[in-house]
Amino acid sequence: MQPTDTIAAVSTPPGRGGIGIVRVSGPAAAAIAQALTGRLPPPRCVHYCSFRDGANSVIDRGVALYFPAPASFTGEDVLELQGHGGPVVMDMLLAAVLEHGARAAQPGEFSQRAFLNGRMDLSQAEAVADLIDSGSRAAARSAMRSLDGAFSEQVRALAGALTDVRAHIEACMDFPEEEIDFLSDPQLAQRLQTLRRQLAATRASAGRGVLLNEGVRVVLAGQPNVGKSSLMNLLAGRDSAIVTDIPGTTRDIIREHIQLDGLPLHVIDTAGIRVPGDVVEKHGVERAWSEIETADALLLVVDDRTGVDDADRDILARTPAGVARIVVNNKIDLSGAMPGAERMDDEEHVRLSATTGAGIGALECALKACVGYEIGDQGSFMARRRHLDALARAATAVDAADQVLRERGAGELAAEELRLAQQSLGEITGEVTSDDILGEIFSRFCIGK
Ligand SMILES: Nc1nc2c(ncn2[C@@H]2O[C@H](COP(=O)(O)OP(=O)(O)OP(=O)(O)O)[C@@H](O)[C@H]2O)c(=O)[nH]1
Ligand SMILES: [Mg+2]
Repeated sequence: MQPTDTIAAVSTPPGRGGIGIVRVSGPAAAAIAQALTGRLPPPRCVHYCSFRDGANSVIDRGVALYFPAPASFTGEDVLELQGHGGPVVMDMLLAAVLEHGARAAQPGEFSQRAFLNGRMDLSQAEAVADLIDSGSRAAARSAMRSLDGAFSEQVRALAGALTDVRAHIEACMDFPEEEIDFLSDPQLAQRLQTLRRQLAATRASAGRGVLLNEGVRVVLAGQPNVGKSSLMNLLAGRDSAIVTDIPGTTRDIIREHIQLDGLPLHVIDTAGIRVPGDVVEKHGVERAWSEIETADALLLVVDDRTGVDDADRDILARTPAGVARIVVNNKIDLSGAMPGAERMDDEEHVRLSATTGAGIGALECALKACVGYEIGDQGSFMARRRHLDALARAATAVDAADQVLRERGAGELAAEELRLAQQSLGEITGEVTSDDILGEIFSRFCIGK
């Protein structure tokens, strides 16, 4: 399992820059330093030197840093060569390193080694990639918290609590004659309840982390001419979609990427839904439906003068249950209604005018609320869908354990469910993750990371 070869890559982004860094990790790092710089730099000290190729000609002059194992990013001997950030110089420097026995690193291979050597757990390694990819300050802050271990700590605490309850149940089973009494102990039921509550809280935080990570898909849909494209332009702050008073103006999907208090939104404008007049519109309406089906949130736009009619109710009825929804009563400058949000007939309504902008703040608040986003959420951490799935499976198993214990006093079954829950949590931190999944996760990282 532990790698024994030496890997190298340019760790700075491609292109020109003041500084470029070649990173080397593995047992040959020291020999490579010796060969290229003439001596092994003292551990963790800045060493200014020339970098020479195999023919002893100087490629560049810069700084060499040597981090002997295990106190390095990967846990192996690591060498960093910091030279000038030009693509050709970096290429020549990397080629010289490869000549001395290193091989080109795969994407994410440095992080993967850090994980395999126990320098960080899997969710922390993922947070490194998420920090690099973060699209907003809020996302970067959350990724940093995950990197610091905020998420891993919660998951480990949950796993620890699970172990305790399981041990308790298994101990009861060693005394069969008293088993039933032990298992109906109210303290045990209480501990299971606490566990379920803690799991639910972690799932909620992780859900917010996923929103920050991936962004929220918000689809604008409704009948023609109600002002979907006007609202899209207002949200995006620019004239992205064509607006006319001809019903059926928008025929294709139009996408904008915006931020709402740090929450990334993918706003999607669609063709007005009606019986299509021609084949182009038919395709447009089909596309509108497929966007609605994969949305996180639907903004059903209606003209406030007519309100929600049967055609709108049809759209709501066809929208999958998991999609959050807000009815936008647009054109209040014409209907004379006051801007604001209100719950009516089981739906959240926001009254606004895409023309004057009145009520847009209420829509933004309603949007954040319906996806469960809290601004300045200090306790938030970055998470991925993979983590949410694992937490959901753990929650299902804990619920099942609780049920078999309460209804049938079946300690053995309950202990098995708790073991499954523990295993699901272990997938998050990487304690029980298959090589395939690891490969899949790290291959999405950038080269040199
Ligand atoms: N007075 C007023 N007019 C609006 C408002 N919102 C949109 N309109 C007008 O309504 C007409 C249709 O607006 P669009 O944004 O193109 O409507 P749409 O829903 O995208 O229409 P389709 O693309 O045809 O489905 C345009 O003339 C807009 O100027 C509003 O809040 N107030
Ligand atoms: Mg339109």
